[in-house]
Amino acid sequence: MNFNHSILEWGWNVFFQTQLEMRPLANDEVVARIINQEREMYRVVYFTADGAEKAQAQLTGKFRYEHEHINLEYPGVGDWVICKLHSDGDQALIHEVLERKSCFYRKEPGSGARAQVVAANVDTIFVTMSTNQDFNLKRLDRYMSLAWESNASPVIVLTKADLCDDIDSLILDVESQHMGVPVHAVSAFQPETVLTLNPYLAPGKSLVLLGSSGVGKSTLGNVLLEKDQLRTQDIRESDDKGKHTTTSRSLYQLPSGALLMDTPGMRELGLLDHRDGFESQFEDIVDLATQCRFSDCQHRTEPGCAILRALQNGELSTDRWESFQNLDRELRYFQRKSDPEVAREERQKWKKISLDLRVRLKHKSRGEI
Ligand SMILES: Nc1nc2c(ncn2[C@@H]2O[C@H](COP(=O)(O)OP(=O)(O)OP(=O)(O)O)[C@@H](O)[C@H]2O)c(=O)[nH]1
Ligand SMILES: [Mg+2]
Ligand SMILES: [Zn+2]
Repeated sequence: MNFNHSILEWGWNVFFQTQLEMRPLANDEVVARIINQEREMYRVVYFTADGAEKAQAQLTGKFRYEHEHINLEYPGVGDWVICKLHSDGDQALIHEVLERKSCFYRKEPGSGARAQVVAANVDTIFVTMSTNQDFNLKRLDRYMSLAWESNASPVIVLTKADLCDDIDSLILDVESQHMGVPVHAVSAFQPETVLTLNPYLAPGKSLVLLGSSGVGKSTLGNVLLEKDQLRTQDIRESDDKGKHTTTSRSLYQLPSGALLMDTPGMRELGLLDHRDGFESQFEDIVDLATQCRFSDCQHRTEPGCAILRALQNGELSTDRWESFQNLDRELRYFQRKSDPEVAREERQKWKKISLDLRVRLKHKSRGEI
């Protein structure tokens, strides 16, 4: 695995490197990071020994087939993936998604238990809320509960501070409701207020701007980019509430060396249904499973497995068993992500590993890793 150091500038770190040590790349494979997504069309930056290149990418048919019911295994912006390139190098096929360090997902509007990856592998989530009409502590709670599940660290960014008469009491309200979470009030028109975000913008760190449409995410993004790169809502359109100015998620390199993801405003922020609903939907299978000989039966090859028996004699259809397994996997994934104990252990583990990496990088910052 010979990478040019530019991969570090796109946020590569030992968490991902370790995964490649377990699963070395084949000759025709490259590592890439997804920097834009529109439905199932992706744009990636990929890495070779010479540097970084960009390409359009799609999932392989096999990937789609194998993960059809598990949207969370579909890649999203920020994901690290393994691709194969077409001969000209500007088209790629995505074969695998590396394990994520963090993942902010939301329930797909109107889709039951399906979920959608919004931002993968970000270190900090800027939960934005404007200090004027949009300000709503309940909505902030919903964003924050999803942010906590993501494994990334949330930071609350109150925007349009120039329009607010009593910003200090707003900050106090927010702080008292979200103890321990940093709260910053910024105005895109007063760039010195944006400097308070600098601590989160270290080289190689990934950040995402999340929040409702029109709160000023892209305008703030342009201040951080130090140029007018992101399209923002025209002042004249400002009353047009239904409209999203940003229409896709993209990852950009900031002059500070950090990576910033701009996202379209979210209208609906569904939380995922509870496991109970799922089990009542599959009562027959839950019942069968209690009749297996072993209480930890995996229903694969175990003797005395009631599920295998029911599949064999037609009492349980393979279709129904498959949809159960797919949903079960998806729910387990959520559980893993939302268990605070697991999350804390993971954080400790990665704190130590990233320290080790920083030491390694100090020695190798100009060469290959
Ligand atoms: N007064 C004031 N207006 C702002 C500020 N930041 C943004 N705006 C205005 O708010 C409007 C919306 O800004 P955008 O940056 O396009 O909002 P967005 O959050 O990216 O919206 P979507 O892309 O639709 O999700 C624009 O007209 C901006 O000029 C600010 O700090 N103060
Ligand atoms: Mg925008
Ligand atoms: Zn069984």
